[in-house]
Amino acid sequence: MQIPAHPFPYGFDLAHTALVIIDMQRDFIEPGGFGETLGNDVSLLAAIVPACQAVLQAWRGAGGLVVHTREAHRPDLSDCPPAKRLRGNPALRIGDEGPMGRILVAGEPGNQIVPELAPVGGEIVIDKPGKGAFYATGLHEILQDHGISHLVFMGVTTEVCVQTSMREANDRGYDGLLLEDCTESYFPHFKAVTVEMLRAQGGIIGWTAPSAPLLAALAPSGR
Ligand code: TIU
Repeated sequence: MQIPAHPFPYGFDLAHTALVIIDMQRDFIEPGGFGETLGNDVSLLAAIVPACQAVLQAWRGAGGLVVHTREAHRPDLSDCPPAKRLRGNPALRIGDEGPMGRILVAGEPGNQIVPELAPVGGEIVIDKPGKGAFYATGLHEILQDHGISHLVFMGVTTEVCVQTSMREANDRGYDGLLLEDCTESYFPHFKAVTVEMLRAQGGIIGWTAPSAPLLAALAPSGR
C-alpha cells in the first residue's frame, strides 16, 4: 500500500505494520486525571477520539496488528523516578489519590484507555513508565517477533509521548507515520510544530499524513 504523505508518499505492507495508539487514557483525556492536574484543558484531546476510532476499526477490519500504550506506574512507584514525580502539580502528584483513583498508577480507573478505543482480545497493551513507548518496555522485542518494520502512530500528546515514541522508533529502524488528525496536544501550536519537525529534512524522524487516505487504502475496495 502507498498513501500520500509528507514529505513524500508512505509505503507499507500491512503484514509488517503495526498501529500504535499512544496513551489514549482517561488520565489525559478526562477531567480529574494527570493531564488536568498539570493545569491543562483536557477537552482539546477528547476531540480526536472519533477520528482515532475510525482508524482503529478500519485497521482491525484489515487484520492489522494493534498496539496500545498506557503511561502507567507500579502501585509502589518503584518505576517512577523522583525527578519525574517531583515536577508537575505539588498538590496532586503521580501516585496521589485523585478523582479517578491514584494519578497515573496502573490498574486505577483513570489509567484505563477510554472505552471508545479499549483494547480487544489479542491486541498488545504496553504499560510504560516513561514518555517513550520503547523505554523500559519489551515493545521492540514484541514488534520484532511479529516481523514489524513500519509503525502508524496515533494518540496523545503529540509533542510529549507521541514524539518521544516516534523518535525512539526511528532510532530502532522503524518507518513511522503520524496521523495528523489522530493526535493532539494541550498546546495546539506545539502540535503544529511537532508535525512539521518530524517530517522536516526529508523525513528526519518519519512521515505525517491525514487519516483519510489511510482509511481509503484500508477499505475493502482499496486493498
Ligand atoms: N503532559 C503531557 O503533555 N503528556 C504526558 O505527560 N504524557 C503523554 O504525552 N502521554
